[in-house]
Amino acid sequence: MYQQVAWIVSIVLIALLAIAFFYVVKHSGREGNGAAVAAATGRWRGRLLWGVTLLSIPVVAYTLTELPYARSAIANLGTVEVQAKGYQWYWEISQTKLPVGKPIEFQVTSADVNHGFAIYGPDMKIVTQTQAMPGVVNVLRHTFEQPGTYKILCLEYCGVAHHSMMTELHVVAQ
Ligand SMILES: [Cu+2]
Repeated sequence: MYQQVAWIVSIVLIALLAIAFFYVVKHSGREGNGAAVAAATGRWRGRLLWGVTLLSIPVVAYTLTELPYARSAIANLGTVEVQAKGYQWYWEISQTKLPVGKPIEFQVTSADVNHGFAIYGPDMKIVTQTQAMPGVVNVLRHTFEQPGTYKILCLEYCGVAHHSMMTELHVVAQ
């Protein structure tokens, strides 16, 4: 929807620019009183400058209210936020029952060493992955298209019980 608005605004502005361009081309060969023409265009330029300046104030104010854009887009889409933290040697996941077809934002970090946060589908094929790092929150966005039991495995060797870092996500239809 926003893309369509941006598209229409662009087309209108391009059309105005084209009209101005053709106007200048059409009137360029004319002779006239140089001083009078300069005074007239000066007046118009001044008005145009003030018009654009005044118009830009509400436009800028309105568009700034959506900042930061990524965050407001997430809120509009009803994104589900999930905190995931890796430990030697288990995962702490804030929510393991997730809706199908809704954008999920995993905020992935680690309590100790580097881990790999990998999501595998019911067929045990990898779906998506990121690093789980101490002191850093990596954002991983994914929309599950199929319900089922997904697995989270560690993809980074992190110590003797690395292989036991496995937990399940249950993706369900709403
Ligand atoms: Cu590991």
